[in-house]
Amino acid sequence: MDLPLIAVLNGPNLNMLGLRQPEVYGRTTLDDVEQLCAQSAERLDVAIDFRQTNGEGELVSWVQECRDRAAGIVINPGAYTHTSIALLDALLAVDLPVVEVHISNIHRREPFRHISYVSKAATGVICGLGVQGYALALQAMADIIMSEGTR
Ligand code: CA2
Repeated sequence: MDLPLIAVLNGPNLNMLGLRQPEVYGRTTLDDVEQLCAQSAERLDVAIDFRQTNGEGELVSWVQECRDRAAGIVINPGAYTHTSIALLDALLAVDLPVVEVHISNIHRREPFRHISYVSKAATGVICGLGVQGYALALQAMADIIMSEGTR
């Protein structure tokens, strides 16, 4: 049987991870984060589709595509977290479990980062735990998918 698929979606500028602002986001690159997620997925017996885009429309389209192919979505929407009603609407429409991840603690930062539109569609939110937050999100999502299967 196919393993359940978890989409790990990353928004704008996350391709810069590890290359700029290490004091905020650390020195780990997005390629390292993908590897960390792949290792977690193997342990958890799930498959992942790890992607990054700088485009809001592309992110919305990827969320829509998840409807027919994924069991859950782990998403770091980058700055679209704080601005995108289109992304929120897509996440609500897709009707899948969603775990929102932020590398930094958005509540310790500028006031405009304290608001997340995406959280309204999220089962849970992990922030401020660095890139380890992705592994924790995958663990949480695997638990959610498992518990759905036994309901
Ligand atoms: O803490 C997070 O994961 C964020 O989602 C990251 C976003 C930011 O807009 C959110 O408020 C919080 C920014 C991602 C940009 O990442 C960069 C990494 C290195 C250099 C420049 C940007």
